Amino acid sequence: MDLVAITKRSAVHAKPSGLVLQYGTAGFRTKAEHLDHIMFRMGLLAVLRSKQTNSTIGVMVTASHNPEEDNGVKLVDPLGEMLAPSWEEHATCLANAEEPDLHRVLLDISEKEAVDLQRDAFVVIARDTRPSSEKLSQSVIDGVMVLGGQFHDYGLLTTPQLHYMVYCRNTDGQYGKATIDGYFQKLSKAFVQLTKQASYSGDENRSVKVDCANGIGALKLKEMESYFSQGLTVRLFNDGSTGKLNHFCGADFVKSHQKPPQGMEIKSNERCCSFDGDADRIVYFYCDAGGHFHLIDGDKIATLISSFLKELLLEIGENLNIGVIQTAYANGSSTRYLEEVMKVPVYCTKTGVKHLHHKAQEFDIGVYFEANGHGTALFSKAVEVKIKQLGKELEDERGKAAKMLGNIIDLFNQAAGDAISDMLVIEAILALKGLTVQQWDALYTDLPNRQLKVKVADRRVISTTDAERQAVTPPGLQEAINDLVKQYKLSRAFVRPSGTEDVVRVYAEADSQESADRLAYEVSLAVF
Ligand code: NG1
Ligand code: ZN
Repeated sequence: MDLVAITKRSAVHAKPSGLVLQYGTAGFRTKAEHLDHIMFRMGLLAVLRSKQTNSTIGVMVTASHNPEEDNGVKLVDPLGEMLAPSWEEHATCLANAEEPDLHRVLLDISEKEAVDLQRDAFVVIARDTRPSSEKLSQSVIDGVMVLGGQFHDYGLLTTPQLHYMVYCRNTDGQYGKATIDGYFQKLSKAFVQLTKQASYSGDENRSVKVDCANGIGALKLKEMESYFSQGLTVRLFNDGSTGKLNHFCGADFVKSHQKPPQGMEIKSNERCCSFDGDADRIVYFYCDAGGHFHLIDGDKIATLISSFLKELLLEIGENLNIGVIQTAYANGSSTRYLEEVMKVPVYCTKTGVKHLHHKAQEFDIGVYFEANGHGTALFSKAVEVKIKQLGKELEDERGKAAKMLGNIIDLFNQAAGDAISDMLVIEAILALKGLTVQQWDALYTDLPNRQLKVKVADRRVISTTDAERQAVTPPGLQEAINDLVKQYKLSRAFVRPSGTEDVVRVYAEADSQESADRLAYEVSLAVF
């Protein structure tokens, strides 16, 4: 480690004194102007993590669904996963070290994690379309270079595309080619094979309208056009040519306001979806003939996908265990439908995709989605090999179903929830089953619900257990919530401190919108 060089470069990316930031659920996130030193230091940290794991590490510059003025950064671990928890702590220490302490912290991390500093390091970097992202990603590169790391800058990518690249690079290309062409080749091949099998549905001209949140999704969907000659027409809105990123549009806006995005013309019963700013979330929606808006969120996406997978497994005749992973925010109707009608086991984890992802890895097939539309499906290596082998060997109906499942496996991005890949999976399933968006929506009816944010002096006074569904502290809070919940029908409510914003989130659902609203409000009063 060349301490003199590090000191010199670090001075160029000086930390504003007194600024304290934490590596949260989605890495670091704040106003872009406060992030230069963080980017430089995450470049340093990525090199250490790469040396320690002897693998390629990813660094993504994005603030997802947050306003255009914000930015953020997160590291991607060797198998395309979120950074390991002990390294999140190192990231926070490194980010908050005052300039003179920087070496000591770097050496401390290296020692604690037994990093062999002589090893080579390789880091891949990508960014979203925010005006601040290009310069900030240069600061990451500066950090990588000063520690002698090699790097490849992918430039503009969606977050899940970077996760995919990291995964490919660390599995010797077995998962796919680590290029944007490799990504589109893999997805388009699987999608085209699937839609060929769907030709009997009679709907040759399938089309979907996409609200791209004025972000990277638009760019990548345009690039994707040349890979599909038929099968699906994707019409882009909020493509960034006029509107502002995530402003009155995108998956987060549509989900939290439960209304259509601006900048999109919607005819009745047309199938529409929204990506978020870095294209790792997707929600579907439509307006019915009476002009009523219908949201199809992550829970209903998980339901469609897991039902389809279960049906395919039945046809193939393989007894594989399939599980659906949700968080406390999953609508109660979805959980009931999955457990009671579909007879699929459902598990609840803490908020944040890393928790869902890890739980999903315990199954032969694990489908996970947050209600906000972030999710994917994971298939164990053994399942993938078996299914693809059956698809080659069998010529009958079972073989046909196995081929279909093999293509579905290839169509999912198993490194991370991916709006583009999820959209193609959903479009393929709807085509194969000949389902309209209304029929999909009608699987079950969401319980009316309300989410509120409460500003408190210190959100850490609230601690939770049972996958965040029960408050442990402050004393008396859970009892107060229980008493309120008892006063409503089909009701449920919980509070938890946000991992990405300085707020406490309140969630309530009940048999009517008025009751859900009232319950959420009453619970928010109990939080003070
Ligand atoms: P927090 O701020 O911890 O609630 C939010 C989302 C998560 C996840 C992360 C990361 C909700 C209620 N919470 O977390 O699901 O997506 O951001 O982006 O939607
Ligand atoms: Zn996102």
